[in-house]
Amino acid sequence: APIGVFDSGVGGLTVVREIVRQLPDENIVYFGDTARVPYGSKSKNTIIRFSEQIIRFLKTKDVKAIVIACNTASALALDAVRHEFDVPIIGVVIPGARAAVEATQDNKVGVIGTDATVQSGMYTKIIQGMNPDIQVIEKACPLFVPLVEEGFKEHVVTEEIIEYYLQSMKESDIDAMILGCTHYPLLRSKIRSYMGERIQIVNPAYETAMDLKQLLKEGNMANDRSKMHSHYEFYVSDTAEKFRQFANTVMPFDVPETNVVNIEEY
Ligand code: DGN
Repeated sequence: APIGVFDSGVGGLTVVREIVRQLPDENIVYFGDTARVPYGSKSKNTIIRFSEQIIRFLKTKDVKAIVIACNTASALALDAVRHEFDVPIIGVVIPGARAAVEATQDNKVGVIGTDATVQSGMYTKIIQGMNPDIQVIEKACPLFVPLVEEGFKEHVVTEEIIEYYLQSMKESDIDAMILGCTHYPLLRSKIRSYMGERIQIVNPAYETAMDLKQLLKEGNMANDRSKMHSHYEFYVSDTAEKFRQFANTVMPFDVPETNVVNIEEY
């Protein structure tokens, strides 16, 4: 049975990339909600409804576990959906938060994400639930998403916007920072060179793949190693071509044909 992974659009491919690296024997069914992106500016009820529809769709693919790759959906919908379905569901926020708790020496963590993620305060809640002495500074950086999607990763404009958003965080004395949005790992080197070497950067995508590995192991659900080729399927809710172009810049292999799904039917 495959792993189901979903996101508001293309960004969740940074999570797929980590799962492929760490769990090369697993099959993956990916759903990107390209018709309804962005989630970062939507309300909690809407994001829960979207997530429920996508989980119902993924369940038709007989997935053995589901990863909510989207930070926004993980922050706003995981609690609601986790007990609603009979399949294990993990998000990216808890693994990311845990890694930051382990990384900080000075008990001061920065979190960047979409407006919805930051307004939910979920990273702060989870981090302080693990260690109430940790101070958390959250900052929404909504322009990072379109910059990445338009291929502006290396553009000087991106450096200016990084400075605009992160100046106050740089002047604070955080020593760990969570890239709390699917797209931000693609700006990692630019963010790292602006913030400086002293700050440990946490990529929730990487941590989530580690958690998934653990979940499969504990549940005796991991695929055996004798399999030669893993199978990856990609579904989107709106025309697939732009998705595929972007996917091919993120994934280490040629992304196969994507399929368009009418997600409102689920
Ligand atoms: N995938 C979203 C997230 O990780 O929060 C970012 C894209 C969006 O919906 N704005």
